[in-house]
Amino acid sequence: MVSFLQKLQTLQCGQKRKGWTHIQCIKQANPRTKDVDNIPSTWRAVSHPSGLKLRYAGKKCLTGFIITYFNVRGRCAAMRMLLADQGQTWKEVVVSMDEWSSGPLKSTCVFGQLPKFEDGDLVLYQSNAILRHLGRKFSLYGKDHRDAAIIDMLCDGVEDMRMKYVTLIYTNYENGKANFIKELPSWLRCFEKVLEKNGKGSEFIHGNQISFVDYSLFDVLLNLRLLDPSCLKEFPLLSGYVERMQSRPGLKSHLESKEFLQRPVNGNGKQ
Ligand code: GTB
Repeated sequence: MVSFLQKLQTLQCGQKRKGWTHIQCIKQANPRTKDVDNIPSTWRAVSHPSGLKLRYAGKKCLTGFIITYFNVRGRCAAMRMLLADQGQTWKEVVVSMDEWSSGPLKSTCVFGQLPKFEDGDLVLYQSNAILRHLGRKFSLYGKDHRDAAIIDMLCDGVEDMRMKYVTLIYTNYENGKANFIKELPSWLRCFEKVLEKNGKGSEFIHGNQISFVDYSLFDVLLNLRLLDPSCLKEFPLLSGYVERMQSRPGLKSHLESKEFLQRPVNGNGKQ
């Protein structure tokens, strides 16, 4: 015998699928009374397959993507590129540094940092976790577990290169830039070699289909080219890769959009 509570649970799941996320109060209503018809407008009547009449009220489930971040490209550039290239739309919640320092938002973030990414009622922090989520969601994680492992490895490699760049930008730009540019070819060469082994560099960073890490690598390469416009010249495969990525229709229109062009690259005006 299925209990009332079990039925309720099934109903709650059903409601979630229909887009209701919070059920504030549910109670059994007698279908023989007028109760179900005369419920207040905030209440909705529901027929359970068992014949049970229930009523619920709630808040409509959030749908779509929301990016909460500062007014910079920074750690959100790659996820924005991925979404744009995959034909998705999203909402931006822009947080000023004043709001961030004086408001309550920081204390609600799991690691006290932005970006925050919402996919409906799923709330994520950590930019690479967000990219991985989108990778799974849009089949941008290779064709099998082996591909996924290599894509993860490449993602960590891109993250190391990104962190070197971020550290330079935010902590040592004036004094560290010359040395950074001197060392840059040794990091870029690693990715040139990966491309060389992958279809002689004519495709993506891994395999023959785009993966989430392509957006991250592409984003870092664009930043490095802004820092040192000639940095890709000795790397023909990486140069061709950047050309191919930026001519993908979805990416091209994103890169030409005023949202992208007007957003500062980093938070301190250095690039
Ligand atoms: N590992 C995390 C991830 O990948 O998401 C790193 C996130 C992170 O570094 N977030 C920074 C942050 O929240 C913003 S990105 N900082 C605020 C804090 O820690 O309290 C870097 C950045 C710095 C400054 C600005 N700015 O001035 O507008 C923008 C972005």
